[in-house]
Amino acid sequence: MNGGLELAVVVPVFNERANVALLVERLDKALAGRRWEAIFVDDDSPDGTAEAARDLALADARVRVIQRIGRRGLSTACLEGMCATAAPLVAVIDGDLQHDETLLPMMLDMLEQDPELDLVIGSRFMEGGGTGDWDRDRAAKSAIATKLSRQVLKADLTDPMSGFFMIRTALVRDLVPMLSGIGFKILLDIMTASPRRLRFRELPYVFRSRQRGESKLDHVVALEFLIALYDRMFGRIVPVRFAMFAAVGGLGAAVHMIVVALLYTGTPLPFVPSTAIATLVAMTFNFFLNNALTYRDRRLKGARELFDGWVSFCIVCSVGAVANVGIAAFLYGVENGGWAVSALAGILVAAVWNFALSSRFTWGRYGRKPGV
Ligand SMILES: Nc1nc2c(ncn2[C@@H]2O[C@H](COP(=O)(O)OP(=O)(O)O)[C@@H](O)[C@H]2O)c(=O)[nH]1
Ligand SMILES: [Mg+2]
Repeated sequence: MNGGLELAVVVPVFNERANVALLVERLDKALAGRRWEAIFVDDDSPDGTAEAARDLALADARVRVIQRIGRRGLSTACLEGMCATAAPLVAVIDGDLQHDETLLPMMLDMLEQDPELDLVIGSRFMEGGGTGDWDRDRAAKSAIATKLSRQVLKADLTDPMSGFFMIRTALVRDLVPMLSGIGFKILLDIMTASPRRLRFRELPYVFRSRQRGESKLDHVVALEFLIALYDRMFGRIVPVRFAMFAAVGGLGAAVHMIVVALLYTGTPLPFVPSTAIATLVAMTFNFFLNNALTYRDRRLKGARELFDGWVSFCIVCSVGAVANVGIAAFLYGVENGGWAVSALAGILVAAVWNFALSSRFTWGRYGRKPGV
């Protein structure tokens, strides 16, 4: 060793202002004598987490900060942090002190001493590990997710949902183009993306309870997990974002039907105005659902953004609806191919149109490639 950097500790943070200084203190203690840096990756937290981390960095050059603007997502935060270091080894650890940083030196030793080893994973579910004060509901959800992901994985991990591990940085850089960046389980993503079986070891740790700040993942855990699994299994055939957009569109169609039924049969309104109102309701419903689910990583916030987004979404979808009718009518007239095929073709073209244009104009403010 020539005195260069040994390890980068990547810490994804969102609203963890109260925890950053404590974590650096603990890293300092745990990694005494090692050459490390900590990279906080913050998604522009409203509580000023990035500012708190920068204050620390001014006094301690081992601390670095990446502040991402207009984006959310645990996986992409971890990936960007891992790609922002020259250290040969990189660890990912939560910023809320729930992971046991005292394992880091042992992980480091294992990887430095065994060149064959690709990564070391902190596990809550092996002998000696534990999940602290989780309630039964959370433990049960986690058990189901663990089982499911082990089916998809080629490796027999005890804790594939772990967010605490250390890996060779070069390996991550090689795999990044193949990673979905969707959802929150970066380890699962890395393990399933690798074309060869990765050689790993596991170390037990007990998941600590959170003292400050609050969990961001409880409500979306199940959904994001399913999205990540879908992406791994079928993402190449139908991209996950399009699948979600289409599913939301299907729900929108149901909303449309219900509103038409209520207005047309329940009020004196004639059919055409009933349909017009139903269309507006369905588009609005779709806009908010897509904003909350399909595009949650770049969701629009605040009255102004939401209003602009809603207007552009309605414009895009109106054009899509006209195209839908036009194409269906054309096919029905020219090909005489039957009403169902014509109607389906119209719907498909409109769906692709709506998806492509809304991802560009409604949710594309930052010109980012979807899924990256
Ligand atoms: N940069 C970034 N960090 C996040 C995001 N969501 C969660 N985190 C951080 O990821 C870590 C784990 O999240 P947490 O909410 O504690 O999940 P839980 O422990 O499973 O309840 C914490 O350090 C969070 O601050 C996000 O969207 N972006
Ligand atoms: Mg946590």
